[in-house]
Amino acid sequence: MSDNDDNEDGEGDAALITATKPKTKRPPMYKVLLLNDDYTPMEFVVMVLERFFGLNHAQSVEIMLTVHKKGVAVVGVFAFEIAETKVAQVMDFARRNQHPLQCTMEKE
Ligand code: TYC
Repeated sequence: MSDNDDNEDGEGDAALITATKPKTKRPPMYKVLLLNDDYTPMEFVVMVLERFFGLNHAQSVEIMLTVHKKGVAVVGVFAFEIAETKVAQVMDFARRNQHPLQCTMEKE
């Protein structure tokens, strides 16, 4: 009889190997971090959080104070390009206002 793959010759069983579970991987997410410094005014940081992260005043004050006390805080978690844009917006706004405020991102 010809090869119908009901054998053990190690040939023609590719479908058994490739028919694996469907890939439903979510995109990697990135934490946007705000760093403390000794010079950026607290009100400026609060304004940044309200303006670029859509946080209300109370949330912005809370996060600003966390950064002030602990040195760093996560402001939000976003897809890569969103995180990249937020970091660029914050860094540009800080630089234009001559504040040393630092904002970075890291993979979650
Ligand atoms: N430490 C600053 C001050 O005392 C305030 C500040 C908070 C600066 C958060 C940066 O990300 C920051 N004026």
